[in-house]
Amino acid sequence: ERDRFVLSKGHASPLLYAVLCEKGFLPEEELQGFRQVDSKLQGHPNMNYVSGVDMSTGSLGQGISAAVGMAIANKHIDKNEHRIYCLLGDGESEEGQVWEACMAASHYKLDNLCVILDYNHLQIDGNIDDVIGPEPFKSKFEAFGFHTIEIDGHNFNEIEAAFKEARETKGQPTAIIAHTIKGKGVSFMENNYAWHGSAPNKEQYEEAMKELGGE
Ligand SMILES: Cc1ncc(C[n+]2csc(CCOP(=O)(O)OP(=O)(O)O)c2C)c(N)n1
Ligand SMILES: [Mg+2]
Repeated sequence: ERDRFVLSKGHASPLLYAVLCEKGFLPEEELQGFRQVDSKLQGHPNMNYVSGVDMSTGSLGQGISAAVGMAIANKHIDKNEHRIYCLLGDGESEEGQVWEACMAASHYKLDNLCVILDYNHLQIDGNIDDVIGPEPFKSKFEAFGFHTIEIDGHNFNEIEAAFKEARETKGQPTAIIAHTIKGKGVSFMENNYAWHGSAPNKEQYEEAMKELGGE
């Protein structure tokens, strides 16, 4: 009896776990076990171990496909009003499966589906254009039958307005193209894909927390 969120770019799990913790799904101590062998909090979120994780993800391309399935179930089988939100990576969109999912989303007129594209131009191996250029996104999503909205992905007012517009859009799914900066807020991490999967050392951590205004 609620909306669902699918983190299709499952490797961004630290963010999901932190939010679930803030929302009371997880005790804070559990965050310390992140990516350790016996922890529930694996690098890729597992719905069987962590309550609040609506879909196990990490194999890129599959999350959005599952989200489309959930949206079909809500709209056409259970006929309820719950919405499905899916966060998709721009590098992830180099998976052909993503576009097959999008094609199905518009075929089934999934106006209960809202895909947010994290458009940071980078993926694990560098610039998306140097790997398999997936652009242009706006015309591509439109060609796949989506209503599209472009926003600054770091601006909460724009995010909220886009979600509202998506809720009010009928007969087609919505894609919010969120322009973002990977590592936003930490000068030495911004736009540097070398930080994709590395952890800061103690000095770097302290510097980063200072820049973010933390303790
Ligand atoms: C099917 C699949 N292939 C490869 C990977 C390895 N991988 C993990 S993250 C990543 C890059 C994803 O890029 P993007 O979606 O742009 O996410 P961002 O780096 O911006 O967080 C890749 C290729 C994976 N998790 N799944
Ligand atoms: Mg990216």
